[in-house]
Amino acid sequence: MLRIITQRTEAEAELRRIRDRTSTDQIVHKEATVREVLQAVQRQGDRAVLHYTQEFDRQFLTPEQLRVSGSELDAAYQQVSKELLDAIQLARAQIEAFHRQRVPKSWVQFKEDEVVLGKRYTPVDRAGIYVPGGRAAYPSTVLMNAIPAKVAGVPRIVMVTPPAPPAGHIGLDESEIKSNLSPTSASISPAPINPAVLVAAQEAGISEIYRVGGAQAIAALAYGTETIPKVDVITGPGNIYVTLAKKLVYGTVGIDSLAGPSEVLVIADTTANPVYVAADLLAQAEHDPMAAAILLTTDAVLAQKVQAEVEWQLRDHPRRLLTEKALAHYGSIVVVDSIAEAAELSNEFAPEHLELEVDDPWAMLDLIRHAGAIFIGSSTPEAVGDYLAGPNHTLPTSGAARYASALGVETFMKHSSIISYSPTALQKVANQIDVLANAEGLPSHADSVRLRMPRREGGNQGL
Ligand code: HSO
Ligand code: ZN
Repeated sequence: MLRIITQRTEAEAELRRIRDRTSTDQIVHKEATVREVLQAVQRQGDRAVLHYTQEFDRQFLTPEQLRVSGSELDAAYQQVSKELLDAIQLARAQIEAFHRQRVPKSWVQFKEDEVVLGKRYTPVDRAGIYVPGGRAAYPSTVLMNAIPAKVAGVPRIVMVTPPAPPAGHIGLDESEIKSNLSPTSASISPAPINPAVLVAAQEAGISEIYRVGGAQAIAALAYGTETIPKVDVITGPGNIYVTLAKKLVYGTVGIDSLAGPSEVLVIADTTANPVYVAADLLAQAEHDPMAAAILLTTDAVLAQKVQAEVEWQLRDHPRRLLTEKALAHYGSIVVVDSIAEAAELSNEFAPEHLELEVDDPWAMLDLIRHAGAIFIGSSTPEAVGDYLAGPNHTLPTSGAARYASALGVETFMKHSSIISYSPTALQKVANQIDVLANAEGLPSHADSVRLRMPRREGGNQGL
């Protein structure tokens, strides 16, 4: 059951605990495993990829089976309904339209003395998109990662996704792994990939897809193997092993962010509908046993109603166990004195998703400083943004919204500074450069300007 907190100091401590829920010491021993996988793939390429796929995913693949074949890609269209295809296409169009608005533009400035300054944006050559398997194999995540890369103009985009449902996947707890390990024998044909994921990928223009997941997939993308190309940027969410691997390969490649479990914070006043609020909290909690769902409300009666309504909506929820686990550990209802206090607590938490279900949400927006995405008003459940409004659903979690933003077109681009000086312009600053270069003890820096200065009559070349 969702706990109701009314005390400010208790609320602050609880929100801090929830925000920082991923920084546990379990990570240390997992990091050792991930380092081992990274090293092995770097040294042995495909051999190590196949070895870990066998060990963690219980899939016995040949190198040729790593790449999803053209016939499997075609067949995926036969396995999704017309309605699902239509919905994927609508989402694709809206996400693409939104991201097209946000393509960073190269610019130049023409200044005095023919000085030209600017920035020139170019896409990376290759991008790798990680798509989780099992209970988190979402076609929407494929679109949210692939479309910005396409819009950025990345010439080669590859996708990796683990074979088969989560049986024995590296992301599960030890106990879950044991219960999932049926004595599988070597399979002749490789385990299929979720057809909706394959359709979403193709709708977004991606057909180079590899059947590999976990840290071994991140390693393959970071270092390259005989089969899987090395990329420049890796994006996409994953379990703790994937996230640790992304953290460790950062520098060899770029990454989008270190995605933690999803979170929603709803701010509601007396005008909010408890049925909607409860549904929105559950929509986050049902993602993951570590998902966080928080309500801050100025209305103590609403708090009680939402608490009861959550129970009611959970009564025959197909993901009840998982959802209850999330709510028990990382769910909370806080009764606050004012909208201003709610804003303060929310800014401290810096939620991935923030819903404003209050009388005047636009006025409240001014008080909000840190949030990945802000959903305004009672007809804007987070689900509209998760799927098809257009903005990206890959957002900063665990307080990272204090300094980071949604994944976007710029994740797949970088810019080069452009500088052009004329002889006159160079001459005007020659002295100052000379002074700075001498102050730094770098005489060739000084010479590189001095030698370009016009010769004085009768003298040596120089200033
Ligand atoms: N709420 C998730 C995104 C998602 N929801 C995908 C449904 N499918 C993290 O932002
Ligand atoms: Zn969601």
